[in-house]
Amino acid sequence: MTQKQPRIAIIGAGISGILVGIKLSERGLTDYTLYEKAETLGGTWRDNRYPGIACDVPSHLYVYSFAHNPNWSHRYAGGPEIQAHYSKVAGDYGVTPRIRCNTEIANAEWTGRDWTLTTTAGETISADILISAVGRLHHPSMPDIKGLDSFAGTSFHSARWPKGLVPDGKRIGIIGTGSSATQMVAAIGGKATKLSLFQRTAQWVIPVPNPKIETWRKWLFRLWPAAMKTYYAKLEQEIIALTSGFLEGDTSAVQAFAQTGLDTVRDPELRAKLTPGYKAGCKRLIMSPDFYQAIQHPQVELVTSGIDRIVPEGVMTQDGKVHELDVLVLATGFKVDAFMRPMTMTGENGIPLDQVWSNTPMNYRSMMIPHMPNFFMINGPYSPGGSSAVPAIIEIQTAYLMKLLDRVLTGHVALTPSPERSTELVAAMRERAMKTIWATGGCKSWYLDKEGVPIYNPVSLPELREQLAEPADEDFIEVPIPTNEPVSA
Ligand code: N01
Repeated sequence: MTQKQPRIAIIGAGISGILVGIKLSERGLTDYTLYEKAETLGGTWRDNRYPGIACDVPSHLYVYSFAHNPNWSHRYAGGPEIQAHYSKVAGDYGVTPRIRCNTEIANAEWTGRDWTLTTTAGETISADILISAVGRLHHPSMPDIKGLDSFAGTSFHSARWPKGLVPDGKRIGIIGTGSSATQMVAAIGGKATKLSLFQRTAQWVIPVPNPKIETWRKWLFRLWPAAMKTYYAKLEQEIIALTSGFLEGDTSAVQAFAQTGLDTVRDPELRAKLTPGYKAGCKRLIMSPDFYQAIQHPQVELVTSGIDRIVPEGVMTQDGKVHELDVLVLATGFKVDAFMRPMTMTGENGIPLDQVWSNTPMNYRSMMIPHMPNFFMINGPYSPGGSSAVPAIIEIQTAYLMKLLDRVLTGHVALTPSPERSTELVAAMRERAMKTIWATGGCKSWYLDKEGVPIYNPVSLPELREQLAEPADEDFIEVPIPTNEPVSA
């Protein structure tokens, strides 16, 4: 009898989903589909199209370690260039035809043998293995500001910049001062007739330069790929060194560098308004070579009076002033605790995800959830963040995922993590995370949950590699799957 391939469903076709597809193919697991709710792949790089969008991880590091790119234009590539890179990689590795776009999974239910997925269109799909690769920064967080719907101009979240909208000649308001807003200010300042940045909290901004990649270096990398690998390793060491202080709660060196940027602000009053009252790195550190220059442009205004309400003409601040606008951008961040929700999930014995996650997004090493058999996550809850580059993290996780799949497929089992062990590991992460700069730096940020605890595994990349080197037998529960037709690799 020919044994049938396991049916594998991956939710999301961003950089995590594409990577999982590539690694499944390499492993000979070819019956997989990526279900993508949007019209194309790319995740965050598809969604974020605002002027100035870029990645603050060096481009040569923001790649899978097996799919280097010798052609990056800048040290920090722009969003469209990254989107083009990952689209090419998905095509080169045969993942693109496996993506079903415009297909949103609304519900996932464990039947005792496999998963039944239901799409928002009402279609049902069966899968032996379910993998969530949905990312964390994709549910826009809309601010609760009075009168938001009354604005007569164009208003949208930063991750929904309308195609074709040019800032030139317009009066633009931006609410928020995170990475998205900062990049927009640097790109739009001086082009918009007037740009008003509504700041609730000042941010530390590191003025790292973003030079073009020299032609000789591109040629070197094209002709000698080994040099690119060496460069990748060097960049990885740099990021490990840069972020080690974050984990230990000491970012004084980074703050001193950020201060040099702040010191370029000539007007002492403006400089004071831009000076954060917490330690650098507490909120997600922002890197921009030209933010401080842009904010000093005569057509740019930093507004620090709180927002009272939105009116048809623009934004009314608490000092009674109405800031008249044509365009209002809500750069107000993302709901980071949603993960794959609003999708609903029911695991073994009818246990709903909301029950398992009632206190915190309970998980096993960010990659599994108790009571959810044969369900895996890449870049899931408590995944390390802020201390490493995402592509490297998800590669480590995907390698571990392949080992977990080996257990499932060779044993024909439903695999879940031990609830007790998961609770223990999450408690340990939370305790250690309280020593990081995200908890001790004196700020509020999206790293923290409602109790003020960072929901991140506070480890460096080498430590993550150790944690995910091999699955520990005693941490799992294996239940044989009732089947007449065993699945196999
Ligand atoms: O969002 P954020 P983001 N009234 O959550 C403010 C990644 N990313 O989209 O600080 C007024 O950081 C809020 O104010 P406060 C990166 O990981 C990476 O900018 O809470 N203001 C804050 O200023 C990043 O961290 C890149 O007081 C309100 C802002 O909105 C993550 O995405 C580029 C408000 C939200 O900042 C998110 O960044 C872009 C209200 N009601 C994004 N509500 C790069 O690689 C919220 N705010 C460079």
